[in-house]
Amino acid sequence: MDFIDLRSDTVTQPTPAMREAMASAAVGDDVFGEDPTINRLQEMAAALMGKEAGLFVASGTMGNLAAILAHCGRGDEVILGDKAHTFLFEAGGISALGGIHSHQVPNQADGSLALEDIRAAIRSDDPHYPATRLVALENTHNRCGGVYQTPAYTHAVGDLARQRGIILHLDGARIFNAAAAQGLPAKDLAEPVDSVTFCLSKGLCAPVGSVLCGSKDFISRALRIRKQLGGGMRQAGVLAAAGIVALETMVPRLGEDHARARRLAEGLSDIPGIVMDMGLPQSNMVFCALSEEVPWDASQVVSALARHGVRVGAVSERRFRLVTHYWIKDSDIEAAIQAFASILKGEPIAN
Ligand code: TLP
Repeated sequence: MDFIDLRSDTVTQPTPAMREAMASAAVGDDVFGEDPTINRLQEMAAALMGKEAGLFVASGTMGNLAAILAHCGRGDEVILGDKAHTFLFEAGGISALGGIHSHQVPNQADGSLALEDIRAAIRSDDPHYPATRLVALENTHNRCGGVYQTPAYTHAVGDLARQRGIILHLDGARIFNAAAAQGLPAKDLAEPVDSVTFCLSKGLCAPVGSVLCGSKDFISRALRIRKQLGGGMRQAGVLAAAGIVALETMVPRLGEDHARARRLAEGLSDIPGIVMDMGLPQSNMVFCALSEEVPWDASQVVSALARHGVRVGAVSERRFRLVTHYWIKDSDIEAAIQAFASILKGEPIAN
């Protein structure tokens, strides 16, 4: 059965153009720096982010980990949001592998970290404390509903970080969605940060990979760390080739996913039993919840939806996340809304 898969934009499959580019990619040993396709992708990525250099890595998780390990030493502290992907969903890698302490401050509903919270979290120079080394932001912010951060906000955090001698890293897994939502080039969102990682394998549809960007000096440190992490991938130009097609063809169309997410949210909000308590989507993610009177929990509804050929994620007992992407058509959106409506109207739910 062909599912309408709204669980994540990570489920996207490569396009025919990507598969063709992969089959004909020129490759070399990237650990020797000799893969021409990877080198080209890294240069393109650095230019798009307005940074000196880029490094192709296996995943968004590896990009954040290599960045934070390259910036911080053991016992250093990273300030990040309590809903940050790096804090919640990266298996504690920065502490497990880097001995790096995390200092969580509350993410505001708009995905930001309040400047006064960042200021208060910065440690004074006292041997009792870990040394504050880095602040990490996320744009778009996944668990805050796919909301975007503006250039003005990112600059304000950058100014604060610089005044206090702290590094600023951006988890820009979906920075192109954040840019599309604001009608800006992505480099406007990356300008104030020292390092940024973005994913090729989410809304951009490539099968594998992320690119970490920053100064030449930073990238040469991250390169050694990527090697330590086992991420030196040899003839991975076959993967980078899909990434190049992704940057060339997928970035300009992300607004279509955002429009479909909005239509999905509007359709779902008309269904009794569904509440859009995080508001309408700003990018390609729709979060919604079951209202109190609904007798089922989200996982039961997810199973019932699967019988309609619709896959969505249950992110808590009563909350769902639905993510639009290249492989989701207008008719899929309508079918997903219909499936929710018929289940919430009282269609029998099997456990
Ligand atoms: N996010 C995935 C899951 O891990 C939750 C998803 O389905 O959204 N930063 C952000 C903001 C992310 O959303 C993700 C993946 C990552 C980093 C990690 O990327 P990968 O999965 O490539 O390691």
